[in-house]
Amino acid sequence: MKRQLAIWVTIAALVSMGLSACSSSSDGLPSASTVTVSEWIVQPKPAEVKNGQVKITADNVGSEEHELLVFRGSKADLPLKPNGAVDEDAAEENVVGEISGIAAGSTKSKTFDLELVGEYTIFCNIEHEAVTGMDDGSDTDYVSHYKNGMVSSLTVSANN
Ligand SMILES: [Cu+2]
Repeated sequence: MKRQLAIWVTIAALVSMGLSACSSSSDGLPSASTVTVSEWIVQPKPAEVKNGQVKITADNVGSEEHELLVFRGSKADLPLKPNGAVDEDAAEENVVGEISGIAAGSTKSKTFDLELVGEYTIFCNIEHEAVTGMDDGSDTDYVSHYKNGMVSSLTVSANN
């Protein structure tokens, strides 16, 4: 009798170990990500979320206004203009949405429909003349936040 109980306990332990070993690494993925934006970074935490409605909170810790576009595809898929900034007209069909006008020091949230799994690219595409520079027609006074590095990837995975 005692021996039989011990066997059952052992089996139960093995089964539960097996179940946890089988569970996918994407189990329990969050449906939200906080993205730190600044000059010149875009840093999502976490960088992997569960597909569906995903709340993105942009936290601008920098000293300039920023924006955050959510593009379905990898960075290599982004169409660029001759000056190296993203061509938003050409990218439009794969832009899921955007958080615009994130003032320096502020936080702004929005929920996006990220039902399709895969790689997404989040970036800031603000372009302007350098504040202190004089425009002499050269490139030197032109600032592209995207070119300066405000881009990162966000992976959308299915829970299974
Ligand atoms: Cu920016």
